Amino acid sequence: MKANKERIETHISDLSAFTATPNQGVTRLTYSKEDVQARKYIKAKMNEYGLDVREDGLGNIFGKLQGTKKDAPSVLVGSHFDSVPHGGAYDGPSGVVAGLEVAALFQEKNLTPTYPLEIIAMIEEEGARFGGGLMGSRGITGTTDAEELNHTKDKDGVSVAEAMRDIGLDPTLSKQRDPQTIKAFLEMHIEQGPVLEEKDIAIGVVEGIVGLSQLEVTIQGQAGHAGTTPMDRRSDALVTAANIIAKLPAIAAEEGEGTVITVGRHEVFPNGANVIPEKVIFSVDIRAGKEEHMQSAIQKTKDFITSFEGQGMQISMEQSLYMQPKTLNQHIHSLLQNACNQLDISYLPMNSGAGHDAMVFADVTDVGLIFVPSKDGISHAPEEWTDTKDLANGADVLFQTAMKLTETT
Ligand code: HGY
Ligand code: MN
Ligand code: MN
Repeated sequence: MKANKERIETHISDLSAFTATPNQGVTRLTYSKEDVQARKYIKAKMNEYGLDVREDGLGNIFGKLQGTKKDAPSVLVGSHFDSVPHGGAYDGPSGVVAGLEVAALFQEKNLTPTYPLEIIAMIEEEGARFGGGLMGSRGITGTTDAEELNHTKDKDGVSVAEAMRDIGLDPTLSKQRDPQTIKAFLEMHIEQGPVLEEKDIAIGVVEGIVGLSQLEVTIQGQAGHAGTTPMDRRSDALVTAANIIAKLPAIAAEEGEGTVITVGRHEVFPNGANVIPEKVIFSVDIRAGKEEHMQSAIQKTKDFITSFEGQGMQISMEQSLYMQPKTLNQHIHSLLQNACNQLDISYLPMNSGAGHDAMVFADVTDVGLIFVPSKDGISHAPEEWTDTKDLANGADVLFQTAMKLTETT
């Protein structure tokens, strides 16, 4: 018996309906109404598949299938269920759905594992509400301490704890999990790039994940009247920000080796057509395959931005995320490749230009990450799409690998 395509298709389509922007992609921010709808759906399916369901002190959802080995560490399988604004239906949910399908197959085959199997659906991987990103997995692994989380607020000043309480979650529950309780973490994710589709290969077996960092830059100038303020007496924050942003791609090009720099979000205050912009806040997303290029690109970016300080401009920067490049576990990598061979599914060892919860878990346990093809390589957009047969292939590979890691016969 193999993964059930209809069941997978239904999960993806039902979850994609939980969006704040219907017909304009999936927008599902953490602890939003749409989060609550998706959370309810995921927990109901975990119950249906015979799992013991709980939520931790950040609202990450765990569905556990007990093993025969007492107090043994669990094999976790899952991904995140939040989205970027106007994103797609597959980024995150495809990995949660693959986990649900693995649990459904264990139930259908009446399998009891030696080591427990836990399906996991994590919050705030994208950072679209609270900034930074990977918050759910960083909370579980302790790379985000409780103190930092207590200070984290969204752009309306709502803290994580308040937002959790608003939807009936308990922020006082434990967040960090003892690494001794985790045997391995497996994640399926859409590739979000064109490689697998172009090469007509079904599965990417990920070897390494790029390092990524996010800066939050604030340019403070002086508001003024657009009509009466002479051009030589302005401290226009938006002109300064534009001069900075226009030059950042050159820093990435100069660093080379696949280094990328993106300004994806910016806010102008007070944002009036006839008001000289007083303040601009913008994000800078920096990624590179090697640590030295990460460090160098970040420093060059910070130095360049700081060089605009003065002439009425104040500049401040915060680093909201820093993840080193990660190499994933060789043993699990081989298990995933063996599963592809046994299932006669084509695969390609590859690296990831996107960040994933798997890179956070790699600090505390053995990790495996597989990709499934993205149509036209598009992601973080409503056009994001993956064929159900590819999702089912991925679920079959994860099921085989989870059977091995949980020592289920
Ligand atoms: O930004 C990323 O790489 C991921 O989609 N959060
Ligand atoms: Mn994403
Ligand atoms: Mn993702």
